[in-house]
Amino acid sequence: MAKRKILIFPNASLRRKAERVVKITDRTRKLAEDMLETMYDAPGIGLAGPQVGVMQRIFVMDCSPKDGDADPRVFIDPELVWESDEVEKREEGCLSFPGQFADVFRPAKVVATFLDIDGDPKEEEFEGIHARCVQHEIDHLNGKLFIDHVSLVKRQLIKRKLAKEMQERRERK
Ligand code: GNR
Ligand code: NI
Repeated sequence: MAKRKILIFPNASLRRKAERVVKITDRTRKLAEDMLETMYDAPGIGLAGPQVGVMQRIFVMDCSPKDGDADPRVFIDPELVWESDEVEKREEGCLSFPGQFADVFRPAKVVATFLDIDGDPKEEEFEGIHARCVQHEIDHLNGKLFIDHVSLVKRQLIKRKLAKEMQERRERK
């Protein structure tokens, strides 16, 4: 396994739409392993291809409680096929926006179809933090980011704070 570099906003790759995987190869399996390692190291609960500069429709996720067993999951060519009318507010962060958080409203439950790492088609309902993460990651595959779901004022604030934070990091080096 190998850790990959996580791209930080405003990297242009984060705004591009990723392409379908369709054929799962050894490279896909290696990518998934690398993405899981990168996500755990960060640490985060999800990571999408575009965040490591791979413009493919793949994401990894582990929303298991910290004191429980790990639950590494790989989603390929995921599609949201249902979302609840009920929405829920949750605080979101993103590994491409280190240190930034905002309340985001999204459907409380969703159903997604996807291929697992063996290429087997799956359909699954998600709720709670899992539903939140699945939606956040599928957004990444479409070049959409959590700041697109917040007010203009909050969005500008996050962009400014992130730029400042990254500048300070550069100066510390
Ligand atoms: O680690 C992450 N935490 C998180 C918290 C609330 C809602 C979504 C997320 S996903 C994020 C990792 C990430 O940036 N995935 O793209
Ligand atoms: Ni993210």
